[in-house]
Amino acid sequence: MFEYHLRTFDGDIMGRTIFIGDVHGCAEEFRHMLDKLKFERSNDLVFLTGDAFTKGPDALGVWKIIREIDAKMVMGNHDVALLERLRVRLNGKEKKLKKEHKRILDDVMPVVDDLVAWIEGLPLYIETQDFLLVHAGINPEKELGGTSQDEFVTIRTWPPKKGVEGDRWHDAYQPIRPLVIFGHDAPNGLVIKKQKKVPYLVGLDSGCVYGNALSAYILEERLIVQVASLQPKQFAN
Ligand SMILES: [Mn+2]
Repeated sequence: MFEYHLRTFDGDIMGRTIFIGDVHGCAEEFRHMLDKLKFERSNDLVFLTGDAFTKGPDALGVWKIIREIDAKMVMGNHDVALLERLRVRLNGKEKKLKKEHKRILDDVMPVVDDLVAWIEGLPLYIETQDFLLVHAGINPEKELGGTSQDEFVTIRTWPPKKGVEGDRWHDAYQPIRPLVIFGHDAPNGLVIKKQKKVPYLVGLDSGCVYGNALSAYILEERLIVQVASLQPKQFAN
């Protein structure tokens, strides 16, 4: 039996709460996902795990979809870095940039004021009675209240170590809250951990920008939905 309280918004419509993993500039796959979900603006609320714009081919396209559907998002490490580069450019202090970074800044220039204001307003986490959404994770020993800003956006291994190999923070996490949703960990891929058949931890970064898949999770249906990536296969890092 489903025990979650279905949210109501826009009046009394019973809505869906949809989480989508790290989009990383893959606007076309993002669009495919919304089509596959049969997304309806009046019925569905979309939350993104962060790292929406960088790396992939179409940062501006992703921004347009976010605006169109009024998606909510938590701050990712790449959003922090993009915000910093945008501020430097707006202050006229830009020096030599990596070609890749320049491409993305040039791409979003038509919407830069809105985009900067939006990224500046992103929270490190979103917590409701039904879920906790973070980009990378939380400190498994100090829990939410003891998680540092850096851990929210970059944590992977626990105990912390360099590189992408090793046990994850969520291997040490005790499930004391209904559900934690996160992204950031493409090397480890999609993660679903359950207790009594009910997911309490869902990792949604299945490496769309590395040629794998874009993943979503529908809270009320406890359902994973995936669409194929259109990007070339690359090693996830
Ligand atoms: Mn990340």
